[in-house]
Amino acid sequence: MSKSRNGENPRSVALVGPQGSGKSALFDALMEAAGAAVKRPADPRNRPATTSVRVGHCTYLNEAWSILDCPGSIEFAHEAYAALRMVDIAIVVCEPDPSRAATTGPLLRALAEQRLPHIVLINKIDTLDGSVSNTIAALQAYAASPLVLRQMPIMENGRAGGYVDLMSERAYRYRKGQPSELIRIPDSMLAEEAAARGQLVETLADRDDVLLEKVLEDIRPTPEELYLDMRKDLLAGAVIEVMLGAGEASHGVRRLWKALRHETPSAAETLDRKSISAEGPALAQVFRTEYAGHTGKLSYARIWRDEIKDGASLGGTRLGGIYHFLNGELSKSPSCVAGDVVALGRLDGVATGATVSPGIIPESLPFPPAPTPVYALAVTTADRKDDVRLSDALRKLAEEDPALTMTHDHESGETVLHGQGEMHLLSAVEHLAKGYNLKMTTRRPSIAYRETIRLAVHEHGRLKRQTGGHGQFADVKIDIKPRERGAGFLFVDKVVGGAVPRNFIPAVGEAAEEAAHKGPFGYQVVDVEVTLVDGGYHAVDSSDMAFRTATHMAMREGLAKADPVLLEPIDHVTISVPNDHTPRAQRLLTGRRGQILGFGEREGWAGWDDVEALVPGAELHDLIIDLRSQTQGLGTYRRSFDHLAEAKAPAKV
Ligand SMILES: Nc1nc2c(ncn2[C@@H]2O[C@H](COP(=O)(O)OP(=O)(O)O)[C@@H](O)[C@H]2O)c(=O)[nH]1
Ligand SMILES: [Mg+2]
Repeated sequence: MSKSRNGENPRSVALVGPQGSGKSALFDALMEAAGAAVKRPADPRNRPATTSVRVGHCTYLNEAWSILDCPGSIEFAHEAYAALRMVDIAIVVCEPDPSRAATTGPLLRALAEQRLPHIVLINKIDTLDGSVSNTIAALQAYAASPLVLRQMPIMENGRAGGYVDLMSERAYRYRKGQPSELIRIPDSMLAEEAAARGQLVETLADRDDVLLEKVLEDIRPTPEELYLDMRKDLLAGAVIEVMLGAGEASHGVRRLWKALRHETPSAAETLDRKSISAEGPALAQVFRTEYAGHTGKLSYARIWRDEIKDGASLGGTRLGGIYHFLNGELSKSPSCVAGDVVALGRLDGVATGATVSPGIIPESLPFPPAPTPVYALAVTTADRKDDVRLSDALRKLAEEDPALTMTHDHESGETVLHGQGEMHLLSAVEHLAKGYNLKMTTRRPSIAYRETIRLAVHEHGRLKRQTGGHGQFADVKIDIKPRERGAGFLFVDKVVGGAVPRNFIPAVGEAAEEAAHKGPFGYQVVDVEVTLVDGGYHAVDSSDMAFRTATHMAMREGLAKADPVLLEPIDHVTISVPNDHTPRAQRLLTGRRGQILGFGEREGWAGWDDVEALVPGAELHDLIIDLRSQTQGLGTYRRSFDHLAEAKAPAKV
């Protein structure tokens, strides 16, 4: 039992949905209705985009709640998907505009897969133009279970001024910032209301024989019967309840709270859904890591079982603080219990996704893998002195954000950030500036060009130097010829009669390979064969060093004469899009010098296609930006190196 929070049996809800649908405004409204102190923005039009999960704790009618406001942007979607694994219920916040329904598709799919009960909130009901039935029909195309509308808007002068609750058959008029006022169902709506309620009852009767009998015998079910059925079906994933509201004006927020109280599964029911045993030692799972100024490392975690007390040993580290987020501030608690979502302090060595249990190493619970990177930027410190601090900061950033990875390109010397889009990476760079005082410059990462030759040549390299007493002498004759693409570098020794003594030959081989690291265009030369055919030496003045130098001379001259050509990396690219965007995806690829290999249904994704193509790596830098802008943000792609090909036009290097 959470002594620090008034309630028992805490439950949690995640607010998810497309960017800009009003989740953060709804979060504020829910917290405010629960009596928490909330700082609403001075100008609601300037609500900042949410880039990481924000947690708030509150007590509503003596019950403890954690609310998780999730980012809507596709570039931070992994945060939302991690949060969904932790909660008892989700509210899918969307807009009335039916043309935006597709953006909710992937989310509805993930919710059905996890069997996480969810309510769809048609938010911004103040912007409703006409009826909600078009919105519901549009959303239904992406939902695995029937959407059941439980509220009907009351339209007054073309605007939604209130609603009829179809289960209780009560009508309410919205009042800004206050509980809605109970009114009579307008006479003009009676017929429409009866039809909508009939539909709701029929859908619920599909899974309830007793209710079905009543429908057939024309007996009116009581609201209580309907409430029970709705809860049962929602928990079973058999229906998706649809409600109406307007977060910014707090309309419909108390009705939503009532539904949450009634319908959200208990921590025990969630354990059951996730097939986690209710018996056993305390268990928690970390879903987010944050380095929070003086508080140090915070690990946001869901408590699955029993109770965890401050100071417990978790993942080999002593727990240094249990925090709730009360009235927008961190508040220390002595313990946390099953159902709670809290921040755990100073768990060094415990990573995002880790499952922990006091004193033991428990079995790991599933956690979504980090998404495949789709965008990259090379970063450089404005001041070279900061490079050491940069690597420490990047390590922390990667710990906070599993979707962010870094690589160091030895060839170009670049540090490259990989992530989910421009906004994602620029927010990481901003974090480096604000949180670590590291000023960075960013640019497009360099492409790993290669080069090769198209002609076979014979070359002679001769070193003869007399400096003071001891001289240097070496003479090599080599054949350089192209090999098949992908065959690599090969050194062959065909010296006969000791023209070059055996002990110097390895030095010639090594120097030839070394010389191939930088060809006439400045890139690594690949797929060449170098054969040492003849040479000469001097009994005193020859050395490994002398043979190396002579070989380098021969290679430099020879490669330049052998018709060198630049090779560019070609990637195998697979774009996934809803199939009405398939032609667009194809045009995007051909517009980037891509060669389409074909397209077909995306496995396991009804209504989606995979389009495959071979595309030069140099054309892929901003592919994701165009892809998203042309597909309502839905398109994704993955790539892998396929082969090197001669660059048709001299590439910009
Ligand atoms: N008309 C209207 N606008 C809203 C409502 N709720 C939020 N908004 C606006 O929609 C924009 C995005 O809201 P926000 O809560 O940040 O969306 P989020 O990305 O889902 O968190 C802001 O300009 C809000 O003021 C609402 O109920 N009605
Ligand atoms: Mg938000």
